[in-house]
Amino acid sequence: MLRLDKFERYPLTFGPTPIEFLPRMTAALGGKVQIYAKRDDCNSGLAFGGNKLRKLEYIVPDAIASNADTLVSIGGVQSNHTRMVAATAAKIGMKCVVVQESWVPHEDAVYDRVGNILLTRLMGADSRIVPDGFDIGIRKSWEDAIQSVKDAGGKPYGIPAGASVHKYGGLGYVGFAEEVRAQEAQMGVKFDYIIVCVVTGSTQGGMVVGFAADNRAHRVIGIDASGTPKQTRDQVREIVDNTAELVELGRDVRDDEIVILDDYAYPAYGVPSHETNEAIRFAARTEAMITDPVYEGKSMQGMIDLVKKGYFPDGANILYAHLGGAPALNGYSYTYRNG
Ligand code: 5PA
Repeated sequence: MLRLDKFERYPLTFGPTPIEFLPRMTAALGGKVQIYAKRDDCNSGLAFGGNKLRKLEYIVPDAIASNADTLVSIGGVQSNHTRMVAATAAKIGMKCVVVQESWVPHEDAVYDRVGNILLTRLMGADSRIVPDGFDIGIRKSWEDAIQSVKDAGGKPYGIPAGASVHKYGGLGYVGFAEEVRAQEAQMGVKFDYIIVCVVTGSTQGGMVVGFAADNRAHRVIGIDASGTPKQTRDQVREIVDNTAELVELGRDVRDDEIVILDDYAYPAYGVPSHETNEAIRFAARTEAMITDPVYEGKSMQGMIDLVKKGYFPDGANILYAHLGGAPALNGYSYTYRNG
């Protein structure tokens, strides 16, 4: 039994997310494996939701207890995470400063005016675009923003990129695993593989700990979208160890239980390949399931390729964790101008 219950959770989501069977996608990929999706992209009424809210539910109580008045976080220009921190701040009545680094070598006339950053600004966050490039670690620009809040007499609460290296960052996705186990019992289906996009690491890291409890952590297939897989792997490792201790998993997670495939992040973080775009169109045209060019399109691409390559045995049940991210599509409007 994992001890998730000893941590306070501030509800930001609707509750357990639906798992749905994807019949047209399953058939179009040959029908030998069954494909399901768990819809964390539809998990909340807060600014279109997504994976970050599961994490933030375990972080908000600490932020409130610290008497902070401003949440300070960081991401790229089209960061989903900074949108979710802005939403959380609005919802709990705090101010918000978000640093938006120039993580993506992508040029689109409206990239910095639509989608995530538009929503972030709409919710009242102070969104600061800086020129620094991609890096999932602790950033000076974020530390500077925290300091700037202090200098202005405020009380900041820092949340690192993707809420990942926060001490409680992995808890939310331990909860995901518990939820899947309960849904499996209800549905009479057992999932053999879980597909998840990985960048800053606490989504997969939390899942690995959660599924280690019934010895299927190695069935969580991380699809790297960072393009810096070594750093991502190291960060997942760190989060797994910290989170396993917090929830009292009672054993170490072995390295071979952390599976991250790095074949799909090309050509770079935030830049979709031709295959990514084809995967996005495929999911949209078979199931009207909308994925984005930065994260979910790449994990969709990975899942499709793995199915086609016969990576999964016949009859396997595959659960695609849909983590959100669709608003970023607007920043790539030229790419999809013809569909
Ligand atoms: C993100 C992350 P992790 O960062 O927990 O590994 O999750 C990867 C991921 N899918 C998967 C979507 C839709 C995501 O937004 N987004 C980051 C952001 O700034 O938005 C943290 C990078």
